[in-house]
Amino acid sequence: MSRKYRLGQSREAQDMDHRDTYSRERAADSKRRQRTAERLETGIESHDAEALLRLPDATPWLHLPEATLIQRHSQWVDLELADGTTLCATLGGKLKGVHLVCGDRVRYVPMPQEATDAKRPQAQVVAVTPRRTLLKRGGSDDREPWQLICANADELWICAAVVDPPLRPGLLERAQVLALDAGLTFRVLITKRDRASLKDTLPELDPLREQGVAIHETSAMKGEGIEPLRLLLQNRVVVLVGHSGVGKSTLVNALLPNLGLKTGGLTRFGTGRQTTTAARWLPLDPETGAASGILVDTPGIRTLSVRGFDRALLGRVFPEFPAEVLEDPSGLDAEDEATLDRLQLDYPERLQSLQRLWQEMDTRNPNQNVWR
Ligand SMILES: Nc1nc2c(ncn2[C@@H]2O[C@H](COP(=O)(O)OP(=O)(O)OP(=O)(O)O)[C@@H](O)[C@H]2O)c(=O)[nH]1
Ligand SMILES: [Mg+2]
Repeated sequence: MSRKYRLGQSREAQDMDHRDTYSRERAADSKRRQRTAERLETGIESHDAEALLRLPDATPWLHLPEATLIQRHSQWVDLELADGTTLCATLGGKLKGVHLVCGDRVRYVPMPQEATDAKRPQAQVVAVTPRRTLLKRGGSDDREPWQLICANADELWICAAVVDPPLRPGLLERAQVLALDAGLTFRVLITKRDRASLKDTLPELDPLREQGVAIHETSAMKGEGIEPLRLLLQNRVVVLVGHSGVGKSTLVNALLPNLGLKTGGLTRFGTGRQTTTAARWLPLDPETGAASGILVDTPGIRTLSVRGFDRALLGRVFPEFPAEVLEDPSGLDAEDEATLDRLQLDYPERLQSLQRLWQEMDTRNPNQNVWR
């Protein structure tokens, strides 16, 4: 078939244009076909956000030994047994579709091992016991409504550096929502305190200080503020969450000097290097195990989505706002002097944060309706 060429542009250029458009259309087409196939296979028409959180009944497996899932890998998981030894295990067929997460208490069947083959999985996980707590964040779309962070934790310590990467109060508010949802004690850990002058009182944290949130300032480099944390860890399971490069693993190393976790520098853009790649359950004292506390080091996050969380939690994160504003803050103009005067806010910028989180809790991914 002969093609028509436009005047004023070389034929080569028009041929290139044509090829580009053609291949873009083909790629979009194949993506569309792939998505349709997925939908037919999974039968997912309307998503059930809670399905991801439901666990199958573990009662038939109560006679089997219990272990803690200490790290997930792509094809297997690491388990820590009651005597403190670790082994690697695969997931049994019954657990297909169940999202296991670091901290889960599981039941397993040991697999017969040949002495020569130490690399093969030594057990198969067959059941998960009900979770005491579950720390999760909102997922990116309806196919993955939640991203699980850690199970059976007691406290969430949100780590934020004074600089590199910069301190962002918005992340702290989001973390507070996650901790309240999971029923965890919430603490703010300020890292790299040595990088800012002591005269800098970090006024960004004043709203949290006024609410009575515990804020701990540390410098793992200088060993400052570490010992009080050791006391707080006693008999607790603590999850460290924060942007990449804030110094979570450095802090774990300060508390657990024998561990030698890998830590990373910063990129030239001042962001972390994603040094830690999977959450890991670390007993503070491997000799005595849980009696002395557990730290969970997690990979750096970019943001903590609050999509899908209950808006009622906002009343506890923003207690300075009256009930009618918390019910629907979307109609207020956060830049209007009269509105801010009427609300008598000490920290007017918090109105915008409240509006942002309120909006996000209800947002549905624009792609979710692609099949309907
Ligand atoms: N000056 C100073 N630097 C620190 C401190 N703590 C950590 N750092 C540096 O910050 C960088 C990042 O530290 P990491 O511990 O790898 O950070 P992370 O939060 O574990 O990062 P991800 O694993 O990517 O999430 C390293 O170069 C550390 O040396 C501190 O207290 N003071
Ligand atoms: Mg790390």
